[in-house]
Amino acid sequence: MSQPIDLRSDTVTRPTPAMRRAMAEAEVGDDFYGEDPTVNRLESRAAELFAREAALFVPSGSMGNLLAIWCWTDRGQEVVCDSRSHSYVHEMGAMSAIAGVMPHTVASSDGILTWDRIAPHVHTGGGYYAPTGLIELESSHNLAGGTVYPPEVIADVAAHAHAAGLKIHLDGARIFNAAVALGKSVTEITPSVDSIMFCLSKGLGAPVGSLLVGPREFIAKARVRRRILGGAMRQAGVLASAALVALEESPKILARDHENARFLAEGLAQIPGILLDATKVATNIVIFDLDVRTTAAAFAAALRERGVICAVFGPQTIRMVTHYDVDRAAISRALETIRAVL
Ligand code: TLP
Repeated sequence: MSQPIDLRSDTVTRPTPAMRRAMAEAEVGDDFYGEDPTVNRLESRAAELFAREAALFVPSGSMGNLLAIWCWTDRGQEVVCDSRSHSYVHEMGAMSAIAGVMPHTVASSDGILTWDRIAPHVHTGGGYYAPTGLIELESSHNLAGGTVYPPEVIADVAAHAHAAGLKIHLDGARIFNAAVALGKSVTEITPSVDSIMFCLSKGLGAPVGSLLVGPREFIAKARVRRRILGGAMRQAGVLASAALVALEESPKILARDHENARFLAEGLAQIPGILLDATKVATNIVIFDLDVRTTAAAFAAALRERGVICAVFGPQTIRMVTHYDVDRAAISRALETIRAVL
């Protein structure tokens, strides 16, 4: 059988030849002491790209989100976030286990929280309520199917949050996908949020790592707490060098992943037994439900046997993600296989 078509996630991308060369030649030092020149270069470049004061290289997106939540809040506070946000659904309860805060989830349509939806859930701490410590947004939104926040919604939420004395953290694991979908720069689409986490190891294709960007004092605090989590690395320049290549080169190719996702979604929507609104696919994530007498797990297992790998996201729900390791021909083959299996 030929190479499997792996649509589980864009995290499965392997480093490009240019990344591997950069890794082999990386100038390194001990990052614990701030002496890895490649990590320092990556952090400066990230801060510059997002027009923020400072940045911190972290091993994973989950650690970046946790550090942001931990550094912006006090124990016993609440974090207002979408009910399908990655921080709430997919990060092992870390915000409660480690930062000592409670998620206060809010339902949204398409993963987009407007201020109207957030406002009734903000508590100042009177009466029986735990005070709100932070608002967390996610763009592109993973579980909502790669949806993208309109920059004006972020700006509006930020203006209201700041007026109420609250900070906003943006889980921008796939913020470059969001920027490409909007045809704008990452700075233009993240107006006024206080911190942003973005991943290098997803559609951008670097093997490991994420960055947390924000004000200098906040990043200094996050750097100390990264040590508490055991996340201070040593000659991490080996990883940062690949990340620098990813940061400069990969955003240019994300549009192709989005076109492929749309092609996949349009093909899927025509297959009887699949429920999907292809017009909602804005980036590289396609989530659909099965309307047949099988489970998502059985469907995924049958596909895997035939060389197509997808993620099970619910009893009847499947996620497929396009990335640079799957081309249009592979997606056509995947569609044929899915049709045959169903
Ligand atoms: N998401 C992974 C899985 O955990 C679901 C994936 O395959 O999509 N924020 C968002 C929006 C994410 O999608 C992810 C990873 C993270 C944070 C965490 O990043 P990592 O995996 O580096 O900890």
